[in-house]
Amino acid sequence: MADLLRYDIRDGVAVITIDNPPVNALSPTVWEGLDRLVARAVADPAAEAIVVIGAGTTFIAGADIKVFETLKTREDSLARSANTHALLKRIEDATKPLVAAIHGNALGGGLEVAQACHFRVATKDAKIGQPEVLLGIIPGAGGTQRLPRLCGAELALTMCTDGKPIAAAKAMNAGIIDQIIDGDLLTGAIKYAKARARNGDLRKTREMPHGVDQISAGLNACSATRESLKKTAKGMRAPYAAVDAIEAGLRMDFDAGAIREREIFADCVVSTESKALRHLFFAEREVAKVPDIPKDTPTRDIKRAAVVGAGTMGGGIAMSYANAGIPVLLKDVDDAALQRGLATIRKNYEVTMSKGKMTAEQLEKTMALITPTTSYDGFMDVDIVVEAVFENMDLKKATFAELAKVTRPDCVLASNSSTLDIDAFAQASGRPSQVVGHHFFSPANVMKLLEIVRGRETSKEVIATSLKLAKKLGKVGVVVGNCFGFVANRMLAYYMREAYLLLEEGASVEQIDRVLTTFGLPVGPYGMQDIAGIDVGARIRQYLKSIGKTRAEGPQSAIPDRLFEMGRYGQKTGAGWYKYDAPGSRNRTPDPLIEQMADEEAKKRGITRRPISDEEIIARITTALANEGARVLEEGYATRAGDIDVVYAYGFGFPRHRGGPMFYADTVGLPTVLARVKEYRARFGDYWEPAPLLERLVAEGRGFYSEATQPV
Ligand code: T1G
Repeated sequence: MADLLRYDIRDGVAVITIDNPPVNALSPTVWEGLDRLVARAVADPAAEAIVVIGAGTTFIAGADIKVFETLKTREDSLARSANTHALLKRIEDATKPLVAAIHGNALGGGLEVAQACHFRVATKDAKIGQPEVLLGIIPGAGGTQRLPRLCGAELALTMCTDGKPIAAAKAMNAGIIDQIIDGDLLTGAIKYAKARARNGDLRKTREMPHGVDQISAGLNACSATRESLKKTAKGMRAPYAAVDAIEAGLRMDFDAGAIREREIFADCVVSTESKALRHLFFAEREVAKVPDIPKDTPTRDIKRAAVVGAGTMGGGIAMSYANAGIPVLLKDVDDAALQRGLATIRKNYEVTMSKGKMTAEQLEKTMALITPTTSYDGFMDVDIVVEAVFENMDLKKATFAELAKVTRPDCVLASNSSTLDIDAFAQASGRPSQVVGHHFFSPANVMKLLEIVRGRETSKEVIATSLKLAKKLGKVGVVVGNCFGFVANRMLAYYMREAYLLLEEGASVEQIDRVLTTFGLPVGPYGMQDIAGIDVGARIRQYLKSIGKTRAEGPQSAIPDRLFEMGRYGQKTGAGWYKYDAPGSRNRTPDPLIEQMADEEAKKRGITRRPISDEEIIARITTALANEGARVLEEGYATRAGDIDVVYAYGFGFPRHRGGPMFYADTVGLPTVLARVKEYRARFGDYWEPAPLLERLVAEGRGFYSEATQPV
């Protein structure tokens, strides 16, 4: 305990400093220490009041999430949170004013500790929040009972169901924070605590009554929240569980409500949903750790950038740089293409402005960071160029050869190719160590994933620079190997193969999309294709045909290419897999033509269409993803299974509460996944070949994550 917490007397006030870097998480030792030191301060004649503060950059960012892995049963959890609740009541019962001094973040258990203190002061840039639902749990240290007493049920419901932090000023207005401290936080907190001591102020949050009106208003807010969660919860249970706990607190006294909170928390913490979300929490942080690229690998500072190609992707990439405050040149072959690109960018910002997320002044300031050009003037001054021209090998190779002539030797040359061989561009540039793939996802200014494709000769410095840059652009950078389609699109080809074959075998476009959106994906495969453009996939298939390849083994449906030949590219042409009210419209209706085409293609392949269950659709698609994911892993194109899960969570919106395709496979159980591959091989053909890694893990009784292969 000695080094995780400190105890000092400053100007007659006991100061308890929590020093558990990097985020002062509440590990068991910190909990125990806090309990002991508050008791010590109460007994200490030299202390007239107590201040709790965090060392380093933040207050407490929550309970130590790793501890939840040790809670195997509900009973384990009930026992642990009963102790925590008792501990928080003890510190709340301190007979001297207890003040939480907040800077940085007070999140989860950190905010709950602060709620159990008598008063809370904060710096103006502090953030407070109850993000537990993002981990598939609810506040488990009294937050669902104390927070509504401080700020009313409505705000508490919002904070506990969306998990987003709020600013100190808003928390102050809501009654959670008692004072904003300008200047040095500790000095201000000590002064505040002494004033409370002089007045003999003690205020136990748990004893603050809910006003009668507050209770009925609170209960109405609970129903309204459940209603709105139908749209926003996306299949997650935890947000509803948080409403249940807050509602219990409105109907019962504090202790009874606290017991209810503990029970609901226990149900959540052992759930697969929470395990999946905790897995992704750590997986997202692991992706930045590339085994042979140590933390101290030198990086380049990216102060100026350039993007070649002002199409949909190029425009979105330029916006990502401008949004990060990095001046960016945007080049296209001719002024007409450039003006079209700029018009799309401005329209996107105007949409953001119309949502109140940007002012007119900010819009103009950001647009001013994007400099359109039809020449390479100024390219000698940039630190990175992102090539985003048409997905054509010859065009990209020519572009890289040109870029090598017009940029500094140490300039990073990145390609936004979504499928093509990075090493070919590297050779064409003549300086392969500077070449890397930066595969953005559409819309590039929105999607958080950046696939960082490592070529054979890409330098460690360029990889480290790319990871740092991803963070600066607000992206999650995942380093992947250079195979066709890298990780995201390589696996997606198997997902799409099954979607097409399921259609020809008897399912409908609407059924397949409904099943996958119910599963938790933001959009189904057909809706996604109509957004991204059927022409994009068609051109890649044409290129593959020209080099004698297909995207995924097995029967290739002819329907996508037939739609392409008919000029049905999706939303942008008013028709694709669905019919739309007009080109560009999002209002879609099913098109009987697709069913007719499926009948025709099925006849050609000699198969009789049959009713297909929703379960089979999920099983076929998730099995195809897991089997190909296993290949990607064993071939070394992904460092960890977790990287694949992060790619799918951020690249395709794979439901976070299912953990990603690899984690999900573990929840199904790899023996079941392997059995399905073998069943499909027998039913559909040899193109269903089990990945050797999958067979090996099953033979060893292991999962992609868990030692044992029992469903987690
Ligand atoms: N427990 C354990 N490790 C944590 C942690 C936590 N709560 N928070 C962060 N880390 C690790 C993280 O894995 C990384 O490790 C390092 O700290 C830096 O994090 C009882 C039940 C605070 C906004 O959900 O949102 O309280 O990779 O890279 O970008 O009711 O961390 O270096 O080895 O994210 O500056 C609720 C989780 C818990 C907040 C800082 N709290 N943390 O972001 O750094 S549940 C949360 C964050 C709970 C109670 C319940 C962010 C951050 P490594 P980082 P950052």
